[in-house]
Amino acid sequence: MTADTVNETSLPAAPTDESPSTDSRQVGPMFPPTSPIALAPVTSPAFSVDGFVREFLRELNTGQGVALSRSTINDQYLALARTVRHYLMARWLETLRHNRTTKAKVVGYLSAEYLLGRQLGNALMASDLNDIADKAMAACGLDLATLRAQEVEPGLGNGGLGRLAACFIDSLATMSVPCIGYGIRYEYGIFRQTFVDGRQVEQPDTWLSLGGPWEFPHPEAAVQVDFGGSTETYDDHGIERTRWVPAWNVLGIPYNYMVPGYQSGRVNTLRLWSAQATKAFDLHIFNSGDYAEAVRAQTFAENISKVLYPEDSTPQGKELRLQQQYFFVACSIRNFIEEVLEQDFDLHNLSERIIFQLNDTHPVIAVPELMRILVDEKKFEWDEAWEVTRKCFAYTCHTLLPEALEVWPVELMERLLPRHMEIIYRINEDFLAEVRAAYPDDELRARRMSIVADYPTRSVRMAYLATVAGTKVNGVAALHSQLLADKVLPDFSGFWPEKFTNVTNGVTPRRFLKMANPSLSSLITDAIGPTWVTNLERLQELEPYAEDEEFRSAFREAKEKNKARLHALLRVRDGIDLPGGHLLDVMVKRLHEYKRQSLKLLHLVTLYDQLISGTVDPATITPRTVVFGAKAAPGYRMAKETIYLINRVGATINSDPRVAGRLSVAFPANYNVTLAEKLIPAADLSEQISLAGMEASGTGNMKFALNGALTVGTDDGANVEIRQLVGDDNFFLFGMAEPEVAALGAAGYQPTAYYEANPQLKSAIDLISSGAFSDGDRHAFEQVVSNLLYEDRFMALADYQSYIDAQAEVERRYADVDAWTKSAILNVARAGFFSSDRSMRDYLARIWGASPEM
Ligand code: NBG
Repeated sequence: MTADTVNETSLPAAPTDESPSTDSRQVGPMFPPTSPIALAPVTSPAFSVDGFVREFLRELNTGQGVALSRSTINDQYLALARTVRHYLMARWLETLRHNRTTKAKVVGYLSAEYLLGRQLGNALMASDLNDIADKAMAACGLDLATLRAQEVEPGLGNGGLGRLAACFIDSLATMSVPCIGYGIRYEYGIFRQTFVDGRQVEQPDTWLSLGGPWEFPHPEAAVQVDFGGSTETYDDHGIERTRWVPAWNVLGIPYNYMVPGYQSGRVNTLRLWSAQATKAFDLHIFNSGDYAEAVRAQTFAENISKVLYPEDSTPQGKELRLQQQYFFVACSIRNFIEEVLEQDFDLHNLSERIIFQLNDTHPVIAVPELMRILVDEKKFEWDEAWEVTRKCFAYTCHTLLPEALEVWPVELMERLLPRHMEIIYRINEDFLAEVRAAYPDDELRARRMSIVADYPTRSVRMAYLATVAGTKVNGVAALHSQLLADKVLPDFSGFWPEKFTNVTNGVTPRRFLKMANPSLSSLITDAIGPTWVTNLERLQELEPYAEDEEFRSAFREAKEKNKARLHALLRVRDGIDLPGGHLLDVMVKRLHEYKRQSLKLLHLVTLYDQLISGTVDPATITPRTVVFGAKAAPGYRMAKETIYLINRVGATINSDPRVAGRLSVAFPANYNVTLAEKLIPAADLSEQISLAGMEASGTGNMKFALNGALTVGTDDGANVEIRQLVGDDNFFLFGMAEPEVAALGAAGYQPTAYYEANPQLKSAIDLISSGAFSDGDRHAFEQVVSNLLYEDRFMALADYQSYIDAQAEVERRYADVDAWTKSAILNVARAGFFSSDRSMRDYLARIWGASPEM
């Protein structure tokens, strides 16, 4: 079939029950004939180019209602997405049937964020349809890559936490573990970042405006969620019970998404909830005759799932946020109990069928919600209900910053969720009785451990509630879990040492190596075969290839290809022209003071300063391009000032002929998963420079190492484990370790002393203050500079010299092309531990007490 012959008139009849085995042009069987899936009632479209073309044209014609010759790229993308969906459908339905028959235990991943990235490429890879789709689109005169680029990624998360959730559900599906991801279908995800005169300006993320081909809405399965009102007691055949008399409610509409395992035969479900006004809600106000008010009320209800809060690590304590949290967990628990479980299921055994993993504190209100259902609705005794509840939850903490631990004012809680507040009081009372019994003379300890704090405002500490209720509490990297136990929750880890455990984060090798880096992936597959994709520890077998000259040169070629691909993308996406032949030095992550983009800036300004002042001969320095990618929370002033400074320093350096060919800076706006997939494979150097003891884990650090970038980093988060695994020779360590940070803090840190004592540092800071980077306003950077000089909460100045030295070492090593390549290969070979498949095995063994095909 050629492009000429494929048009609307050649639309074949709808495919009949062609099974893969009857198609002579098939590329490979979708399922082994013995698989129960082969017997599934829904038949996949033919696994062939022709079969794909037929399905695609049918979608275009009958789904989009357009002829190929008149279709837009968006029509084509939507039809393509739906076509791929059809290929996954039999597996999805079979998975659901299988779950119902085996009644296996399910992981209920409760997460307010899922930073999924584009779906099409992943679905094609999971179903092994890439080649077929590529040829099929070509046969239609279309280009698969162009259609893939049409997809707007669902940005339903801020950063690492949401991306981690997406990696985890990918791994569980791939490993054949039953999982339902529960979350919120935000109408607007993380804002689209633009720069106007170097300053961040946020635009709404209208990711659904051109259609959402991956979602399956189920309005008929709507769940009602109540809010407000009061509680009352009543006599239930001689037993006094409490009930909640809510004041208002909304509906949660589930939208299901497929989570296809990588060629695993399993397609799990991600169920995201969207808020809608209830009929009762409408009627009530309509009856009062105020139409405008009725419409306003509807908008009010629908606001709940309208927008993702863009604060990363610094919750704002907004009422709407608590509404979002309760909304999605109430829907999810209700859904699991009433829809997923059998009608007659005995809830005393609930923990045999589900473990709800609490992704940070956002879903913790699920704990009193389950108690409320068991006690008030199912009429369990309190102790009985608590027995069940505490086996059904486990809690992952993702931070060390005290300001990131959520607390909710009691006043708000009582107003929005009065029954839940009562339940929290009761949980706390019982818990504190236990504490007092264990430490009879230590009232201060009981006060410290109380879930309800009295000071400065009466509030509920969600992390404490999660710790009390959870069967397990885990941090996300070895150092983090240790600091969590020793510094954030020391009273709790003393009380329940066995509750505390670690699971080091991981990333999915499917999206972030196989899909994002086809050049390196095929090199790896040629060397060690294809099974590394689901068994990443096998990358170890690459170690000997570090000594193989041919392999090294092929490895470098792959990196060059990735750089060329990035250059082409940035030219089109951002109008940025990157110079060739540079060391590509990349710092991409949220903008936060603890992550220390300002330290990277000081290094950059120092290099520039040395070049223009003539203290360093330009011919001796390694040509380097520094790439930043970072969004700042819209209300975070210092972060936004830092963005402006990066842009100004970049503009100055890029336009200064004295440094041309030696130093350049790129800051493409709107860093997201899609950009990461192009940026990370091209990088030489990965910047992981947070102050030790601040970054819980980091996951970007893992992606870079897996793609053959070397890390310059502090001993923080998962950097510690990366360094241990790849070896000191293949990692540029700098800066204070956590105990030194603590000691310096205790001794009284004086940033100005570092400034005064270090001429190079002084000169760099003075250059910023001098107006050299300002666009007219000399004082533009006063805030950033003053902050560094007089506060510097994250001790950038204390680590400055060590960082500069590490960067000089980077240059020396980079000059030895072979040595650098060896190190890069060893990074890949030794980073297999950081697969999210391994994280999932750890969760299964240490926390969920279950196994694949549970
Ligand atoms: C983030 C941490 C990262 C960590 C991810 C995933 C939050 C609250 N935490 O260090 O800052 O890698 O979680 O665990 O976003």
